[in-house]
Amino acid sequence: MGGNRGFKNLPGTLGEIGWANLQWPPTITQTISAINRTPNIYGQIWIEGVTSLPGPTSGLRAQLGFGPTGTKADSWQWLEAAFDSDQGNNDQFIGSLLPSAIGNFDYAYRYTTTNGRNWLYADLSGPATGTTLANPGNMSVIPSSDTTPPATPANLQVVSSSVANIALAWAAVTGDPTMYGYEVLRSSTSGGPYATIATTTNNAYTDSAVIANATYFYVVRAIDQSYNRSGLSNEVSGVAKVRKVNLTPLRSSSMHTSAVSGRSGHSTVEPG
Ligand SMILES: [Ca+2]
Ligand SMILES: [Ca+2]
Repeated sequence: MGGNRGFKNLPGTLGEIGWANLQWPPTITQTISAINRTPNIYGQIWIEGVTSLPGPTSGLRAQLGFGPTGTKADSWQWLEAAFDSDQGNNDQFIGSLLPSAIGNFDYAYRYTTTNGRNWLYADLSGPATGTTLANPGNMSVIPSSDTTPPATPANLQVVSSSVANIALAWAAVTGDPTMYGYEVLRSSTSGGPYATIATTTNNAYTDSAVIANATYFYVVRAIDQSYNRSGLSNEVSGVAKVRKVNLTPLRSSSMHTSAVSGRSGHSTVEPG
C-alpha cells in the first residue's frame, strides 16, 4: 500500500521537488577518528501533496556528502541518508560522516526521485543550481592527541586467486595502543601510484573488483583510530586467474621487531 504513495515520477526531471535543503548543523568541528562519527546531519525536502503524508515517501532517496572546501559537489563522497521524521510538510533525512583525513570540507544533501539518475543538490540556503554550492555546511577535521602511526605491515602475500578475485593476507600489526586496521591499496603498475580500495580491521582482504586475467599490484598500510598511517608494506602482484599458492607462515611484525631488538614482553612501535 505504501508503494502507491509516490508522486508522479517524470523521467529525467526533478520538477516535482518543490524545495529541499541542508537543515542542520551549519558547522562541525570533528576530531579525526576511524570510530567516532560526526554528530547527526539533517536535510529536509518538500514535494507538494506528497511529503506531507505520514512517514517516508516511496521512491524518494537522499544522500549526505562532503568534499574539500570549494569543490563541486558531484566530485564529493556521498552516502545514503535515512528517513528520520516528518517535520511539518517536509520529510527529514538523517546521516553522519566519518572523514579519514584532516582538513576543511564542505557538506550538503542531495535528493533524487529517479533512483539516482538525477540529483537535486541542496545547501543551507535551499536548492542549488547545478553542483556549485554557495552555502554548504563547513566541517573542520582536526588532529587528535595521538600522532604516532602504527608499525608498517610486513609479509604481504597473495594467498589465492581466481578469475573473480585475489585474496591477500599479511602479518598482523600490534603494539599501537589505538590500532584500528589496515588500508589496502592497489595499482595497475608496479610501484604505484596506488589507490586505496578498502579499509579492513582484519589482516586479510579479498579483492573482488578484478577483471579476469588482469594483473594487479598491492600494498597495505596500518592505521590507528586517529587515521595515522604507517609506511607501505612490501608490494605483491596478483593475476585474476586460478593459481596454486604455497603459503609461508605469517607472523606479527611487532613480534618480529621485539625479537630483533632482543626485548620480550611489551611489543614496540616503530616510528613511521
Ligand atoms: Ca512524510
Ligand atoms: Ca597511534
